[in-house]
Parts: sequence; C-alpha cells; structure tokens
Amino acid sequence: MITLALSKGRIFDETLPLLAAAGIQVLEDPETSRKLILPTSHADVRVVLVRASDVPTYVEYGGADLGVTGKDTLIEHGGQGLYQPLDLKIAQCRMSVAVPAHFDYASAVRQGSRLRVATKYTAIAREFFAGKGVHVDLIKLYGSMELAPLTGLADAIVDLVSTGKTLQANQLVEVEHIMDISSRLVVNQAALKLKQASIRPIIDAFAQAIAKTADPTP
Ligand code: PRT
Ligand code: MG
Repeated sequence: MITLALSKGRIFDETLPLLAAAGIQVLEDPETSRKLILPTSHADVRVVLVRASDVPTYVEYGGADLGVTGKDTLIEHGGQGLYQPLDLKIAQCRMSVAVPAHFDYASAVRQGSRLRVATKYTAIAREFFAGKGVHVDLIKLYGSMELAPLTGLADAIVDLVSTGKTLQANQLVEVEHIMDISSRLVVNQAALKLKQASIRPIIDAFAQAIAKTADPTP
C-alpha cells in the first residue's frame, strides 16, 4: 500500500491533475466526505488528509510514504528525513514582508530600529532579517497575521501573498519579497527504498506532467 498525504484546499485541488497524469483518480471529494482516508482508483494507493503543516511530519515518520507540501511549510519543518525529488510548481505564491501603508519601513530599517514582526513563519523571518542585519522581535501567530499591525501587536508581518487582495483589504503594503513559494513532492526515505517499484512510477509521471505544463508543445 502507498499512502499519499495531502491537505484539503488548494494543495489537494492542484495535485489532482498530477495524480490523473499518473493514472490515479481519488474516489471521494474531501469537501463533502468526512473521511480522512480516501480510496483511489488504484487499490494499492490511498490519500490521507492532514493539516497542511502536518504533511512533512507524516512523511518524515512514515505515516505517509509521499506528501505534497508548500516550500514555506517545508522550510519551517526543517526537511529532515525527507527526499524532495520534485518542485511541482503548484500552489504558487510568494513570501513577503508587509506593513501598514502609513508605516515608514525604509526609515525604520535605515535607523536600525527594532522591528516587531508577527508571523507563522518564524524560521524564514529570522533568517531573512538576520541576513539584512535588521533587529527583530518575532511574534509567533498561527493565523490572520494581517490583523497584527492593525491592532498594534506588531509593526510588520511576514506572510504569503498571491493576488495581494488580502493585504489590500487590510491597508497593508508589501515592502520586501523574501522568496517565491511553490509546492514540493516529499518522500519518506525508507519508503523510497522499500517501495521503489510503486513510488518511482508516480514520481516519473508527476515529473512528466510538470514538464508538459512548462512546455506544452508536443
Ligand atoms: O489553513 P491551515 O491553517 O490549515 O493551513 P495552511 O494555511 O498552511 O493551508 P492552505 O491550504 O491555506 O495553504 C497550503 C499551502 O498553499 C501553503 O503552505 C502555501 O505553500 C500555498 N499557498 C499558495 C498559500 C497561498 N497561495 C495563499 N495565498 N497559502 C496561503 N495563502 C493565504 C495567505 O496566507 C494570505 O492569508 O492567502 C492569503 C493571501 O492571498 P491573496 O490572494 O489575498 O494575496
Ligand atoms: Mg490557510
């Protein structure tokens, strides 16, 4: 049996076409089913639904053989014990620093002020500001980062941005682009050795599907 860990929402939705390219159909819709283990058209392949931030942990400890996870989540997890064969180019966005429109970020940085930064992504934020030589107090949050500067909890946030509409709706502006983000296929290293014959074809089919999307000419 091969177990693939996915999170509901954009990662599940954008992984479906890749699974289809590997000849695998998921037989239940996670939005209507309450099941956490979904069967597929392959009797020996199943999908488990976990929190996005739990995907690397499931794969690291062998609760799943494979998983799909954002680069953001993977960096925060640390990636230990995970083979990362493919950038799937799905669920694309960017990691940015944002501040209230009235906050003079450039001056604050120039003057060497200590910035209060709220984020779910403390490892990425710590490394980014250390690289710039900016002193920060990091405030760990688990969601709704946009609220932190509006309530005086923080001067700035580090968060994911795709269309920019969430920032705009909360009068926040992007002041730094930290990195581009997309989702990765992660594989348990022991499973790759022991279940090589079942896992390799899935990796190869995903790789071909991505290459086709990047260059659609036959
Ligand atoms: O929601 P939950 O707490 O369970 O976990 P999660 O938020 O990590 O899961 P999910 O499914 O929301 O995101 C899974 C992965 O999708 C992330 O780890 C990213 O790699 C990727 N991804 C791509 C995004 C976005 N785009 C994105 N726009 N993840 C989150 N967002 C959020 C962002 O945090 C912000 O609140 O959407 C908002 C901004 O969107 P725009 O379009 O308004 O800019
Ligand atoms: Mg979310």
